[in-house]
Amino acid sequence: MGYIKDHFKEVADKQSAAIKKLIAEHGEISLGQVTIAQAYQGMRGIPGLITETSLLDANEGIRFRGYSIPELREKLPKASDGKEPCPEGLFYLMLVGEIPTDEDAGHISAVWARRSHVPNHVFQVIEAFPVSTHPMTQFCAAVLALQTESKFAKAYEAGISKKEYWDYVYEDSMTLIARLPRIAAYIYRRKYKNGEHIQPDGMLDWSANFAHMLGYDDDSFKELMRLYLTIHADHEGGNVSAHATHLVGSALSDPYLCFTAGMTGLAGPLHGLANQEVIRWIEELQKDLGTLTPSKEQIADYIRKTLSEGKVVPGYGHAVLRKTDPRFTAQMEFAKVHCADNPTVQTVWNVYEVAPEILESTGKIKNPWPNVDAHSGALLKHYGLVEEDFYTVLFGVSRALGVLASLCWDRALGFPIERPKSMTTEWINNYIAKQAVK
Ligand code: HAX
Repeated sequence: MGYIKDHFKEVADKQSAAIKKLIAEHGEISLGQVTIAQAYQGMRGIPGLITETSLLDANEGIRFRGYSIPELREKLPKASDGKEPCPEGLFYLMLVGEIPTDEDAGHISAVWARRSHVPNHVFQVIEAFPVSTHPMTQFCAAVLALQTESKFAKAYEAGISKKEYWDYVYEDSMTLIARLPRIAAYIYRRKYKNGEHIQPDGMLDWSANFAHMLGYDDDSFKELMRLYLTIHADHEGGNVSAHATHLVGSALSDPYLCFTAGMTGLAGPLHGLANQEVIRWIEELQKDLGTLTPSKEQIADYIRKTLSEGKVVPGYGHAVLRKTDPRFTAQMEFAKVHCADNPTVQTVWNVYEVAPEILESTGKIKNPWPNVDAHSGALLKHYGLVEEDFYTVLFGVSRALGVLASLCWDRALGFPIERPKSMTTEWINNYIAKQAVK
């Protein structure tokens, strides 16, 4: 076993024993009440999941094992030539709950580089799609094709003890994460760069190698990738991609099947696809107004027009957050250093100045503030990665870190199959009638 895997097992065993005791002593304590409105309205706010890797506060934003994004930017190991955190370090943090040393992050980087070879049949599956196919569809299919490599599926078939599940899920997760940049870059180069592929550079860290395979060797783009892949990794357990991965995992589907489920959810426009929608909306705004730098008044009118057409303003609002998303702020800070003069970046900042007040004035939008997707497209465009329908794939590569670290925890803690109770409206009406009689 690798020393990080040993350490994970040690930490997970301790947590598992603590949870058994907690359930035995306090298992009857209620976490709250479920209302009829919550059952109908996306189960918003119902506490019903345990996710160890991160926790979202409505006002403060995400904390990964207790650390905020500004703290991660300060404390996580950096590449030798960089200032932004490396996602390898974040993965370690989510997995074992401790800030890694440079050596720990370097070890993960080396393991991922060693395991990054993608079998040929995966590329054949991608090639079977028309080039015009949305990159997220190609990405999901490629991950599914990689399922032939699952050690968990093979071990399960051979009849392992449930005590060993976590081990194979850990191995599959590490291998899958290692291979995702190559798969994503292959889809990108196939779809937008005439199939001229770029071989990996084993000397680079996970993010820099990804940037390199995409065809962007600029040092500051590599920094952007390190930041991007870190901040998109996890957002506690109830969001669609995390919950879908966890739910499918509860049926003991292997990590490849689980992650595919998560990614098909991320591909929805109200979730990860919003990053594509945001930049399209900004570019349409610039085109309709005939300027790259519309005034705040013009932007305000355009937002009102979008709302009057019954559309959402993409990049704004959130099911849990009630303040500006710190992932938006981190990207804004990066842009201030690297591309403050870019007109599209400036337009994103001007939208931020006017949108919240207008959204708030509708009286129904619970969170008028920007989310993670409001800024990323403008940054990527600045570096020449202009193909916005690829953006959700970048998000997906990052999201693998959080949802797969969580899946390792799910199996290490022996979580059972998930099966919440559902009801019919007839049942609800009968229930209401019974309450009235009481
Ligand atoms: N523009 C216009 N209307 C919005 C809105 C926005 N940005 N955000 C919410 N609303 C509307 C909702 O559509 C809803 O309208 P109806 O009552 O007419 O159905 C009403 O305001 C109340 O919604 P809410 O409770 O504030 O928001 P939800 O929890 O239901 O939905 C969403 C949260 C993120 C889906 C929502 O804010 C939205 O659609 N935002 C735009 C799309 C987007 O940016 N998605 C990315 C979210 C972050 C993420 O997951 N990234 O991956």
